[in-house]
Amino acid sequence: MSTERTLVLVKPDGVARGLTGAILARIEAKGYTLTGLKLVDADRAMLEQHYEEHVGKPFYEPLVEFMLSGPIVAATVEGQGVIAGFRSLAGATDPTTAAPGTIRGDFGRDWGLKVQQNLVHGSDSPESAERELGIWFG
Ligand code: DAT
Ligand code: MG
Repeated sequence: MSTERTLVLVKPDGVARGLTGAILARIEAKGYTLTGLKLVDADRAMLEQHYEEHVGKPFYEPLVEFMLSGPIVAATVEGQGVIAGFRSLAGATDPTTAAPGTIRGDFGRDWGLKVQQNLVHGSDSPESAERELGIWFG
């Protein structure tokens, strides 16, 4: 397993709920290294690039609107196998079904919330990570 880097976002719901520290603590506790960290007010152009694979899906527009709804914490995270490893820490996309012990499973709420309010984003492949790091940290 090689040293990788990935993009982690604490989405607007995670920042608004004061969960940034708890989420970053799990990343650090796992032994990953934070090599970049900033608070970002994303604009639509960035989000359209970030979520280009989802253009045209029914959840695309609500997802972009949600990501525009408040500040986001963007982090560059490095470690052995961190791309899959962070997605494992994050848990399944839908917080309702995400396993206990994961970020989405432990902090996700399902009372009337949408799937996009799932606290975090993590890149899903080395190619996505480089592309997304360019958008958020380029
Ligand atoms: P992930 O964030 O786990 O990589 P994804 O890339 O498939 O998931 O989707 C991007 C985001 O879009 C996801 O974090 C939440 C939202 N989303 C995905 N599937 C959805 C659905 N069926 N309904 C509503 N929102 C959805
Ligand atoms: Mg994804």
